[in-house]
Amino acid sequence: MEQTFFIVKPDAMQHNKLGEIITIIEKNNFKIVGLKMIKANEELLKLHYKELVNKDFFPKLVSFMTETPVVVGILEKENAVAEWRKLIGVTNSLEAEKGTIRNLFGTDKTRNAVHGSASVEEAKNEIKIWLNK
Ligand code: FUP
Repeated sequence: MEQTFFIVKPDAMQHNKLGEIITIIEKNNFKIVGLKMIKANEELLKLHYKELVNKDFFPKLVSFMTETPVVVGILEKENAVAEWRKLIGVTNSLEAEKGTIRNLFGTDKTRNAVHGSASVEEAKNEIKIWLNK
């Protein structure tokens, strides 16, 4: 079964939205097959966001992602990668389609509540980085 990787980001944690997000995951028939709470650091985020390390917003992104611990996990479903991306909406919460997780719980293009892998390959890599699997 296809797997994807998710992060419940510091903004959602601060707003006590972990439970609601987990409920949405389960109601949409994803199986949670891995789960961990972890405080990220710059080293980990440089691995996770390796395509973004040279962007001007990267320091702000690191600062945001290290505000509080995050919850990371592995989801399983048919077409998990695409299905999870559809459920979370586009990067910028202000533009995310109504009812998506980023629309419901995020604020802007940095504080956007959750992460979802962009491909099966990226999911495998991110699962290794965050969960050593
Ligand atoms: P996504 O795949 O939707 O997570 O989006 P990207 O890989 O393009 O961006 C990853 C993260 O970088 C976003 F979740 C938030 C952050 N970001 C910013 O902070 N500012 C930007 O202008 C773009 C992205």
